[in-house]
Amino acid sequence: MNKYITEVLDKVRLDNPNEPEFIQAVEEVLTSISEFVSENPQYLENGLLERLVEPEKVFMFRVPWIDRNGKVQVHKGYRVQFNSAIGPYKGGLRFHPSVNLSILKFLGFEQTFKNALTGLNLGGGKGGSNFDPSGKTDEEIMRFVQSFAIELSKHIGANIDVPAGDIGVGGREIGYLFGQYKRLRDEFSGVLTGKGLTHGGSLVRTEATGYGVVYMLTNVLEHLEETIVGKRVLVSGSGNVALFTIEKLIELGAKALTVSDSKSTLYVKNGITKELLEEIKDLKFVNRGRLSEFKDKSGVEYLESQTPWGIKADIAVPCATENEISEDDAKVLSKNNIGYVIEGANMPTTSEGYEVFRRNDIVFVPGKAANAGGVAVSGLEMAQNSQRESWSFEDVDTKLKSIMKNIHRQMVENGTTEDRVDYVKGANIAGFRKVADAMIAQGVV
Ligand code: NDP
Ligand code: 2IT
Repeated sequence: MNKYITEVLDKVRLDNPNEPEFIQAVEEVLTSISEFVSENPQYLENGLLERLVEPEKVFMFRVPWIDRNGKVQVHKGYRVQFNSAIGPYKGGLRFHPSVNLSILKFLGFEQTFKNALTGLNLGGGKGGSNFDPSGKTDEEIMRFVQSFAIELSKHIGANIDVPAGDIGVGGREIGYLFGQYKRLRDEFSGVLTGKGLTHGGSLVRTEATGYGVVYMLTNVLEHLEETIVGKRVLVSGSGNVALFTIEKLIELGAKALTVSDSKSTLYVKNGITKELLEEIKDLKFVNRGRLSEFKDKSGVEYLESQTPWGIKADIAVPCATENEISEDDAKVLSKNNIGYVIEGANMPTTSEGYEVFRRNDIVFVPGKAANAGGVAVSGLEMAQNSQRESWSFEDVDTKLKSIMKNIHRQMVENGTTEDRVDYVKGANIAGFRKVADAMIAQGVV
C-alpha cells in the first residue's frame, strides 16, 4: 500500500479511537484508491487526504422536548458538514437510537463521494439524533422535530446545507422541519429535500433511492449481457429504500423473495406480488406497524429473529442498515452461489463480509453508487425549487435513469482491469478525483 495512505490511515485511527464505523469507511475508500494516489503526486503535495478525512464542521446540540406524559426528555442532536468543495453540504438526517458521531461521520464521508458521483453540485453532510421515533405519537414527533429544528436552523440554508431524510426520517418529519424553519427564518426556500408535493417537493423523490438501486442493477446486468427478468432477489429492510426497490423489481419482471425488519424476515417463495407489496406499504408507511403482524398470512413464511441471507437466490440487495451482512452471512450467500450484491443501504456489508465476496468473485456494487438515486433526485428537487418549477414524473424519472447510467459508466471507466469491473475501486476513484481536484483548485482551505 502507498506510504502516504498508510500514514493517513494510522492518523485517522489514532485521532478517532471511538469511531469504528468512521474508521471502517475511511479504510475502505483509501485502500481502494491507493494505486491512483501513487500515480498522482499532487494529492500528497497538497495534503489532500488529511484534509479530506476531517469534517469541515461538526455541530452537536441538546434537544429537549416534553413527551405525552408531561415528562421532559433530552436527546442529542447533530449535523456533520463534511465537505463543501463541490457544492452546499447535502445529506440526510437519521433518527435512531444507535445514532452517534461515528455513524454520522461515516455517513457524511460516504455522502461526499456519492454526491460527487451524481454529477450534480452537491457537497457532503449528514445529521440526526439518537431519538427513537418508534411508538411515538404524531404530536410527540412534532414537538421533538420542532425542538431539533430550532438549533439545526442556525446551520442550514438553501445555499449552505440542505438536509433530507434517512432512517426514521420521512415526509412527515421533513414537513414539520420545513414548517418550523420557515417560521424561524421567515423564508420559503429549498432548504430541505424530500418535502411533500404540497410545499415544494419533487415527484419521484419518495421512490428515487429504491428505483435507482434497480436501475443500477439493470446497468450491471446489461454490462454482463444478462437480464433482470426472472432473477430471484433477497431484499432486507422494509422502509423507504427496501419497498421501492421491490416495487421496481416487480415492475421489471424480477422476483423479490424477502422483506425484513430488525426482528424478523418475511419469505415469499414465488416472489412478493404487487398486491402484497401494497399491503406491506400500508402496514409500514400508513399504520407504522411491524412485520410480525403478517406472521400468519397465507403464502408468507415468517422467519422469527432471522435475516434474509440464508435463503438461496441470484442477487442480494441489503436495504436496512450498516454492517448488516457479517462475514458468516457472506460465506452463506457465497456458498449458495449468490451472483451479485447491490448495496441499497449505506455500508451494509462488513469489511470481512466484503473480503469474502471479493475472494469469490461476486459482483459487488457499493452503496455510494447503488443508492445515489435518492440524493440525485434531492439535487433535482433543489434545481426545481430554485427555478420555481415542478417537473413531471416522467421527466424526473428519465433524469434519474440517466444519472444512474452515468454513475455506472464512471465506475466502469475507473474500475476495469482485464475485462473485470471492480465497482468499489471505480466508485471511489471517480468520486475522489472530482472532490479532490476541486479542493486543490480552491487552495488550502
Ligand atoms: P427507513 O427508516 O425507511 O427503514 C429502515 C429499515 O431498516 C426498517 O425496515 C428498519 O427496521 C431496518 N433497520 C434499521 N435499523 C436497523 C438495525 N439496526 N438492524 C436491523 N434493521 C434495521 O430507512 P431508509 O429505507 O430510508 O434507509 C435504509 C438504508 O438506506 C439506510 O442505510 C440509509 O442510510 C440508506 N439510504 C437511504 C436513502 C433515502 O433516500 N431514504 C438514500 C440512500 C441510502 P426496524 O423498523 O425494525 O428498525
Ligand atoms: O444516504 C443518502 O443518500 C440519503 N439519505 C439521502 C440524502 C439526500 O440528501 O437526499
